[in-house]
Amino acid sequence: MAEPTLFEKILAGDIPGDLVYEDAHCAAFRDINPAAPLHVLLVPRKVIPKLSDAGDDDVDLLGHLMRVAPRIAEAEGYGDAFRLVVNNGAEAGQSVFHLHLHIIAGRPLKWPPG
Ligand code: DGP
Repeated sequence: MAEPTLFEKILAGDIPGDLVYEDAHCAAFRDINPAAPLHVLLVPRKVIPKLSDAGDDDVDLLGHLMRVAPRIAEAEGYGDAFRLVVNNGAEAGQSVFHLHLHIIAGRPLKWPPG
């Protein structure tokens, strides 16, 4: 069996994490190194290393994440203005290879991102 990912360990409670949301399919916790006043990582329980590894059978799960993310932003007081980021691959800034959405809000967010 594969070694659990860092985020699986957080979801399992084996590593401390500041959980803000969980359901049967995903969970969200605060980023350890926040880039904004709100910086939450929304993680599917299923380990998909990166977005480009998702398959057709993951469409419902990906849609679920897109439905949950605004609800987390809303619950945190940032429902009107937030950004979702998925880093896909090391060259795009991905460091943890368990798919996750960054939910970022609470400061002016420039475009294009760096
Ligand atoms: P990415 O670079 O897109 O793979 O994002 C990984 C994020 O995970 C990064 O913003 C920092 C965060 N992170 C790394 N280790 C931990 C940890 O142990 N706890 C928490 N809460 N976040 C972590």
